[in-house]
Order: sequence, then structure tokens, then C-alpha cells
Amino acid sequence: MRSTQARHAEYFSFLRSVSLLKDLPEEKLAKIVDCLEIDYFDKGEYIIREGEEGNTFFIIAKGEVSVTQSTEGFPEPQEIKTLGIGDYFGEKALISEDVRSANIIAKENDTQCLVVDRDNFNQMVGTYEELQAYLREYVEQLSISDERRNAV
Ligand code: WNU
Repeated sequence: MRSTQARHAEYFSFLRSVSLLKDLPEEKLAKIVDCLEIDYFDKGEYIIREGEEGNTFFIIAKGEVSVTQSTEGFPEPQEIKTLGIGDYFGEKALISEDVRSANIIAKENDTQCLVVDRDNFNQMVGTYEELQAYLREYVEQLSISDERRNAV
């Protein structure tokens, strides 16, 4: 089995490659790695369900996910986009203190997500103003595009 140290180094360099986190100070990134959990999903499994409460933020380490959303005039949730390695999701419920606003579904077997809980997310984002401003702006844009698409 791989040592904790090797695992730590692996996730540390992976997180450094995630655009959102590239400017975080070393000790901050190291702390996030310490608090990470890794969740595994099979194809078709729901990682997030629209309307549910959520307290976690996800970063894709392996695989692909589909983002779908209930839309006026359609019987089934519609696919909005797909996300892959290094992409993240689940920030909106944390930032807007709301329920989950879309479904996230694994598109491949053995899809792996790094999971950050609300406390660690707040520590990661909260103390870093640029990051917070960036995400707030992004989340606002998501609400606007939801309305344009007639999301329900
Ligand atoms: C979209 N509308 C909504 C995505 C990921 C990260 C960023 C976009 Cl910074 P949540 C469901 C999650 C939500 C978002 C993600 O789905 N999402 C979207 C949309 O057009 N959500 N409402 N596109 S991918 C994405 C921007 O992360 O967070 O906690 O759960 O509501």
C-alpha cells in the first residue's frame, strides 16, 4: 500500500493543477489535502441530486460527470454540460446557502471525486478574498443562465 506521504504529495500536486486553487498558499493547499475524502462513483450514479441539501464541494480527480437540470416544458432533466478531471462542482449550494440546483451524475465507472466539507470549503475560500469574489460572481452567472434556460 502507498504511504500516506506519497498520497499527500500526489493530491497536493493535483490540487495545484486545478485552476481555481493554483494561487493558494502552500500551507492552505496542504491543509485541504489533509481534510480531503475521496468518493468513488459508478456510471449513472448520482453524486448530487437537485433539491437536496448539500454540505460538500467536489473536485473531479478521475472520470467525467454530467450536469442536468429540470427544465420547464421537458419531462426529463436536461443536460447542461459535462465536466472532467480538474473541474469542480457543488460550490453553489454552499455559497448561496440553498439546496442543490442541478444533478451531477457520473458518466464513467470509477469516477473519483475529492470531497471538501463545508467547514474546510469556508476555510479554503473564506480567507481568500479573490477566490471568494470569483466564486460569488460565477454562482451569480449560474443563476442567470438557469433563468434563461427556464430551469425550474
Ligand atoms: C448551471 N446551473 C446550476 C454547473 C461547476 C462549478 C462552477 C459551474 Cl464555479 P450546487 C449542483 C451543481 C452546482 C454547480 C454545478 O451544478 N453547475 C450548475 C451549472 O448552469 N448549477 N444551477 N453548471 S457546472 C459548474 C460553475 O456547481 O452547485 O451545489 O449543485 O447547486
